[in-house]
Amino acid sequence: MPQHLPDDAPERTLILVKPDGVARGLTGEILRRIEAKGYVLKGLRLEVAPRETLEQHYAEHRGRPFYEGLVSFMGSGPLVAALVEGERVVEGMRVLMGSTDPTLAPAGTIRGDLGRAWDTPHMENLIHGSDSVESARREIALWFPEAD
Ligand code: DAT
Ligand code: MG
Repeated sequence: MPQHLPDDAPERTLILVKPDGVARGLTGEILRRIEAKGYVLKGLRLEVAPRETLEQHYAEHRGRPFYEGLVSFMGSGPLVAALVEGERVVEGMRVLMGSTDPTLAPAGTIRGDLGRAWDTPHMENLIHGSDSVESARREIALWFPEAD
């Protein structure tokens, strides 16, 4: 939690509608599901992310075989960065997103309902959501420094 926010400040997470989601016209549908759940948009931006931001964002995956493809895919077109707030929103968004591989993500989730693993060269799975409160803090500082 940023220093100036009280301990009981609402939890926040960093969501990215990835370039496949924006390209397929699913930005509205994905944001609709987030808002329908009751989470609140506190920041929203469409941009082609700089490579440096993506490298920092995915630093934990550096050296993995899929890393280069992942970073170049994430920079291949506009994405939507969203700062999202709500009660236990980090965990809640992971459930709403579904598991990483869209083929295995349960129906009812964003990746399960809308994701396609088979017609994309990389694992293009529509959405990123921070995987812990600690990751959220780091990622919000990276994508929304003005809100941190
Ligand atoms: P998540 O996005 O569910 O948090 P992750 O952090 O393990 O998953 O991986 C980040 C992204 O990297 C993921 O959304 C898609 C891609 N990825 C992960 N594992 C992969 C693999 N084995 N092959 C190709 N891409 C992969
Ligand atoms: Mg992750």
